[in-house]
Amino acid sequence: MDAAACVHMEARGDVCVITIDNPPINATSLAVRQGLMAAIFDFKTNSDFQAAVIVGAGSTFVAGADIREFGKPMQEPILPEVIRAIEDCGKPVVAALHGAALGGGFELALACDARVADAKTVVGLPEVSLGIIPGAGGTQMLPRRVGVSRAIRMICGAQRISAKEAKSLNLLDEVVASDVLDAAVALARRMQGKKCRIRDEAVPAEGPALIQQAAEDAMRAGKRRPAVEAAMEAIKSAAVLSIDDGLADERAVFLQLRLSREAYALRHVFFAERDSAKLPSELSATPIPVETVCVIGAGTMGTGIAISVLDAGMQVILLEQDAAALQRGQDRVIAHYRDRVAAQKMKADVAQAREACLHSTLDWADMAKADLVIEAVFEDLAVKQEVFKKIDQFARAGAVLATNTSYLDVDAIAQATSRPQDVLGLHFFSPANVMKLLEVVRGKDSRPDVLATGMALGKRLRKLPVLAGNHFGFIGNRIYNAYRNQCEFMLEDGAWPEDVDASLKQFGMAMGPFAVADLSGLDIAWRMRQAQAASRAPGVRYVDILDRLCEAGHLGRKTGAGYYTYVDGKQQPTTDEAVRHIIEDASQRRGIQRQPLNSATIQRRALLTIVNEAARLMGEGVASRATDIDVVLVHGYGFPRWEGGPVFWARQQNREALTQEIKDLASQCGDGFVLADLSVLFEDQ
Ligand code: 3H9
Repeated sequence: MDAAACVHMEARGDVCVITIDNPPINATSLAVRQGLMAAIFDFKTNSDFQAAVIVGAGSTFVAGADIREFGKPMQEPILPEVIRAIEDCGKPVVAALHGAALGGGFELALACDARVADAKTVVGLPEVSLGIIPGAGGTQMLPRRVGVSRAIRMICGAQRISAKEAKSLNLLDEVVASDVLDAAVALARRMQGKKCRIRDEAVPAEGPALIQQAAEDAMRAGKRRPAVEAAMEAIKSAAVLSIDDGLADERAVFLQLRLSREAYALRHVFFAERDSAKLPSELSATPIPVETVCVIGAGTMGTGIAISVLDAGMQVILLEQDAAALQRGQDRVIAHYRDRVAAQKMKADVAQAREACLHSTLDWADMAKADLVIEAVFEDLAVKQEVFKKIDQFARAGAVLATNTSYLDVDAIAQATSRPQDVLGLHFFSPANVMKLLEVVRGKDSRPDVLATGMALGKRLRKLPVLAGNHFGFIGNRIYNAYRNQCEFMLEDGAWPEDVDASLKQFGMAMGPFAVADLSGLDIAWRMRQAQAASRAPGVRYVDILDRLCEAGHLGRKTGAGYYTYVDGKQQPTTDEAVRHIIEDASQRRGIQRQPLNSATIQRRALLTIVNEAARLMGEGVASRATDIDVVLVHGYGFPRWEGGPVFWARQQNREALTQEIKDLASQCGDGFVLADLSVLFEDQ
């Protein structure tokens, strides 16, 4: 789009309305910056105008810089030049905000002399979530209005705040229920030609203890990532440097971080998240409207799903076969909302309205009111098939039928009904009302509109829906299985659980695999292993340490011991000599002379395994886009977002060396490691 098409001017009497029209989010791309420069010049030199208003066309103000431009050379005019032109134009400019005013969009608004917003507007400087710092004055202007400590919390925490909060912080002049443009034009006139530039204000004085506390909190919450630290330093400097020196320093850091590997990785995840929510074109269809959801099973998973659906404003029928279990589930949902109210995270009337949409029942006939049924019962094929037989009997014709299985065969479940075309998998992650990932599993008969309904539901629940093929473990658990196997190989080869966990945490994983296993309970994996024992191919390397631990009563934290011991119920694990004996015995039985493994080796072996499995499941069509795998691993399995996910990680390596390393690892691991063709990971780059 050219500059003239992106930015229009229109006279409202003596006020010039400058509209930014660059769908979908009015990003400050080159054409917008050029258009704004020209518009500001016209406004400045036209004596018919005493003031201007900047507004966004469509559903939002300006939600930021165009981050697709960040990997390319910067083209002038840059946003700081546009901002300087607004500040120096000699006449007042008012920003009329609606939708989102984020990043460069909020910086643009802060450069104006006043800001009016409608009540639903959100504002913020979330740049650190993209591995950069604000690059057009945010770190210098925000503290001038809210103080250093508050600016640290907002910018380093990538906070997006409501118009109401922004008004209370003096970041907005007016929040209106009426037309925001009319209100901004009226305010522009009332300013009677007076400029009111934030750049001319002083940073309010604050005690060093407040700043120190905000800085420590921000660094901890921001995992000490480089952008968080750099943003903090830039904000602190606002109190000691002149505005121009502060802006120059901010810009230099922004330009440097923009090209960092971490910023590339975070941009990659940003776009991967948006792509993964789209079905491939051959499956595109109109979703079936859903207003009432029946959740079968009132356990932890079922109630988590119910809360998630209630939070999206839908009706929930919570169905159980056991009255006591139903009561417990209902109590859990109500306790959740009471806790939210007590923690002042939700208003009492909102909580009441949500609770009123929950209909608990023991009567299967109530299911007939549901547009979508989600089964969340015990993870056992026969049990789920029985449940689906009953669903088939009671669900209305045309209802979408979903199983929340995490690894079972969706087709085998669908075959229990007379309508497998209406069945799909909706794999929620626990806790279902918190975790953002949702695998939408395509059965062989699932109709496109049924899949589209699953994806639309995911978006409505504010989750990240990812399409997955119906193969054991789908995308996430399939890769996690391979990763965990590799970690177990490393135990047999010479590492201890604490070596593996510490090395992978050091890489950035949220938790180490053995700490995760202890937390979720070793018996779950044990049961699955027993179920698969008959189908295990002979000769495949199988590490039986977990089985031995379970036989010895080490079922994880719940029994006070798993891979680690948890003394007196404490959360902090300690090394357990009995576990070491079991591991040493496993090595001995396989004839392995144990050798310690260093951190780099552990990380590399784990990553190579994840990448190989990712390529295998791409080859088998389990994932439809390689980048979907990154979304799944980042959001469901604690893979560090700043590493971009395993596919992004693989693409940063030398391809030939990576292929060779995986081959070497395969021969080292034996028959348990099936080599993949890595080229599938590099195709849609
Ligand atoms: C910045 O501003 C740096 C500054 O300091 C300036 C320095 C000089 N660029 O999320 P959605 C696309 S850094 C390019 O699905 P929603 C997105 O890919 C930036 N494209 O919609 C999608 O495209 P497609 C700071 C962008 O309604 C479409 O827009 N700003 C950008 O659920 C719709 O997006 C941020 O970090 C972008 N900046 O949510 C805000 N943003 O349809 C980032 C979005 O082809 N954006 N797209 O898949 C958001 O948080 C959400 O997009 C928003 C809308 C809340 C605005």
